[in-house]
Amino acid sequence: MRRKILTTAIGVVLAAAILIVAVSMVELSGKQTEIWKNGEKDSLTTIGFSQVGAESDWRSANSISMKRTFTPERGYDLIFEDAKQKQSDQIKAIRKFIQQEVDYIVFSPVVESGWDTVLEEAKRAEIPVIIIDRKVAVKDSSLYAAWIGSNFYLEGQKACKVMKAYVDEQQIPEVNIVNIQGTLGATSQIGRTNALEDAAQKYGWNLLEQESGEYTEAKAYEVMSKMLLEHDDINFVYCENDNEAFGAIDAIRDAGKTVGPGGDIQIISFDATREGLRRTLHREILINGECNPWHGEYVEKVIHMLETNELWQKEMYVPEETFYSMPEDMQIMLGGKEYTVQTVTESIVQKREY
Ligand code: GYE
Repeated sequence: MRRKILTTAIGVVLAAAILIVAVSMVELSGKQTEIWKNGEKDSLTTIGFSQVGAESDWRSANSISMKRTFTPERGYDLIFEDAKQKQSDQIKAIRKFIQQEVDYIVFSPVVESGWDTVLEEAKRAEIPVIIIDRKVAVKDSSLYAAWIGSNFYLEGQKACKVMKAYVDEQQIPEVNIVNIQGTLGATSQIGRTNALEDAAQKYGWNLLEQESGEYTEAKAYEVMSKMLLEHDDINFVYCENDNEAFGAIDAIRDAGKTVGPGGDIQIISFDATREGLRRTLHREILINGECNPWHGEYVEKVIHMLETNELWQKEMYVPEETFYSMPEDMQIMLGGKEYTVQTVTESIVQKREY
């Protein structure tokens, strides 16, 4: 009996020692591709992620979402590559992921076109590709497994519908609007721009000028300053993200004009970042269409569904709201569906994660 207890005790000590050695092996190895759980080896799922860049607050939040979802503790090895807004860098990153034989390739394409060849290479290597945020325009849709992102046209439609209600309510006789576009050729730019063009045509708004602000504050400041010199009758600016709106507001003020209800120029924006919502609360921005950057959890769900053969939907839209700077919530109808447009409160701003 005593011998049995002794043998068990030695066994426990040995097992513990093996576990300690195993754990330190993982800590010592630079790139963690394996973890040890209860003395058993568990492989991490390797994900190669090519991010567009860091052009906006939205983009930074989107990167955070991916980084905090795909951690070693949660069973993943995330290889994060920043393409600095260059499609050629994204293509290089995808080729590197193929060579590294990652389990999944995830990327947010800077523009829609030009992906067929590299995605064919991924398909040949049998690596599933999950696309987030913007879309790819490829001839063969089997080149990617799934897409997760926003309905950018709907975001724009909602914003224009609220703008139309504002114009009617304030009895604004003439709408002279300029459009500071996002990165040309990106799905978010295409959808938001198309929604404005369609609304301008439908409601008889004068769309004076369109130019890309590349989704950045600095470029939007430059574009807005130039537009203000060319047109002295601008009363609306449709910016395709919050960072562009911040740049446009600075340019308008530097030109001696005012923004917001009661002022010279009304701002329409997208993303609804904390700073964007704060400025909507303070009526610098009239309408702010939310764009949801928290894609990580959805990508993880798609991976689970791919692994269990339960993926029943190739395209998935993330939920989002529209915010308004006026004191009352508003209902709008689009395509037979009713949407609530929320008035921004201090607590909405405080609760905003980024
Ligand atoms: O709105 C903007 C960004 O494609 C949804 O890209 C994305 C857009 C987002 O940099 O801030």
